[in-house]
Amino acid sequence: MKFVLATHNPGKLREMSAILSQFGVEVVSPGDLGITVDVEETGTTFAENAMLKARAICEAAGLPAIADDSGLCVDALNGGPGVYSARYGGEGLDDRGRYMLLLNNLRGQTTRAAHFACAIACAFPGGDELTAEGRCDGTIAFAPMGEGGFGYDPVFFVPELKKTFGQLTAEEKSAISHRGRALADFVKKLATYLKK
Ligand code: ITT
Repeated sequence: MKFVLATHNPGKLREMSAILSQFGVEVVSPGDLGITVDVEETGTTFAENAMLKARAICEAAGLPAIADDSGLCVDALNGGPGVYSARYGGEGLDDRGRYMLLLNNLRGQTTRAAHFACAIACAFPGGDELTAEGRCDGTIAFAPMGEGGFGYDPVFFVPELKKTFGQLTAEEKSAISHRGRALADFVKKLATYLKK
């Protein structure tokens, strides 16, 4: 069975493809199918937004679709930017602009605890749906470190490894990341679903 990955974010696409193919799940990108569906993320939770994207791409592609909605939740910002992580600071900013804004907004702040959250949703053409979630705890670094990954990775510090996500290899990141954990949980649920 082939799944379309319901994301237009190249960083996510790369990580999701690598993790899912490791579990033997065959995936294609919306680009491979010539699909460009812009889904309005009107949900208030990661799970709601993931399901909105999975349903829309499933309908457009006629294939089961797997979506990821994720974000960085910072304690000192009352859990923000959270579901607004991709839009933090407005449309004009790139990844670096967003994490530099975050560092500025946390200047002088000693409470640095944060976590990444990821919701995975899968929608099948027949109407069946699966969901899974994952989380990774860490802190916000005082300066960016590392060139790996995407998004906020250079400023997300994992105390156990004494490195930011940006300093990890793709494999090291996926072994502990919110996305890696959510997809591992999803693959288990998918296996149970496909047996039925
Ligand atoms: P799609 O909706 O097309 O999947 P998006 O980038 O708009 O792409 P989200 O709405 O889920 O996706 O926003 C998630 C944002 O959270 C993403 O753009 C990054 O800024 C951040 N983010 C999520 N996972 C991350 C990770 O593993 N490393 C760094 N930043 C991450």
